[in-house]
Amino acid sequence: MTKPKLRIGMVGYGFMGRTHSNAFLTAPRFFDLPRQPELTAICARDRDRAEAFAQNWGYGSVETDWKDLVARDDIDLIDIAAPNNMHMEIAIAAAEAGKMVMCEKPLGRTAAESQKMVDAVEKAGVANMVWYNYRRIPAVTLAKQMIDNGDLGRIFHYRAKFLQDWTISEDLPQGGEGLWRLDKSVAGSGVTGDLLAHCIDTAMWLNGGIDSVTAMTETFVKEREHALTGKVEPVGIDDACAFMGRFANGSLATFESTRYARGHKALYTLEINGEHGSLFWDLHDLHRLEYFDHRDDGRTRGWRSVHVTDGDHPYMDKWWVPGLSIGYDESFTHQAADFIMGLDGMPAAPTFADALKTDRVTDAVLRSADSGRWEAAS
Ligand code: SOE
Repeated sequence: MTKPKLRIGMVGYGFMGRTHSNAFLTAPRFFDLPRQPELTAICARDRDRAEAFAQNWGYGSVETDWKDLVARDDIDLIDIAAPNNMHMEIAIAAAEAGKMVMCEKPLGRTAAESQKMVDAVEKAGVANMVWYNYRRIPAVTLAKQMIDNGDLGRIFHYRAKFLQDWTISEDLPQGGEGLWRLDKSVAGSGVTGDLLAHCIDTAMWLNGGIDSVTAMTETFVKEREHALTGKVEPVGIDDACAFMGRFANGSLATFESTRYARGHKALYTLEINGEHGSLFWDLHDLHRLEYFDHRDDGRTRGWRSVHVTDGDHPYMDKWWVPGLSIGYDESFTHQAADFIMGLDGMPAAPTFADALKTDRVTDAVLRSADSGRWEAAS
């Protein structure tokens, strides 16, 4: 039987345009989906490069203005993989045109932008999702199942870090291709919206809402040449951020992120300590879930290193035989598959409304870094 198509219009062909395209191509080959994704059109300003991208990934056509893409009646889903300053306008227009909308994280540059996007998709009643991909690494999904199952009991502590080192050079310009994450007007914030947003999304999924935060940020390089103007301009983003918080369930949070941790490229780690046990996960060893269960026999009690590749682990029955690995890209594939499966049943998370909660926390973190006070985060 031929499946109904899900005709995708992708905006953006950078790093995220590639991860999303790969996810839509791969998902139907490994998951039995109720609709068949079709890469119908790619949209980017540079026609030649968009055409090369279309050819490489199998897009059927090219647009150079996202408004033309949104106006097309042969597109069901607009997927936004463009820089953050474009998310809101495209998402609202897409929702108003009755399209489903997927958006790269963070949803908006601020919670105020994200709120407008939530209002638009809810008013239009269209399916929506934000690409917080790390939830769908099998070891992280297993952690969620264990926490929901009560395996850790009452939770006392949650701590997460996301460390990188790619902006240390003072010669790196801000703005322009590949470097818009350094330009506050485009990105909205630095590591807080770019990296801590991932940590916060996972944390709230695993451990519930965050009520209040107190934070510090630093911008180590205060001025950089702007790639678009050629002038040296003040840097507005936070290069590093650390914050403490209180979850609604009474547990305590500590989070840290920086792009100035020499030697770390994408070190995302999280640890949860509960009454019965603890869990630890590290993106650099993404199949491992370290688990300590205090209820084990005292003579052999210790940290277990669970290799999350068995058929009864989340998602893993769709892949290879036990023991063989999948990676970063498959977290996007899982997300695409879950989104499509959710279209005819329970919508898959995180929806725009879920991602708005993350943006409320990141806003509160940045507010607190300015005010020096605890700030409400929900
Ligand atoms: C920044 O370097 C970045 O690419 C983020 O934008 C992604 O969201 C993160 O997953 C990896 O790091």
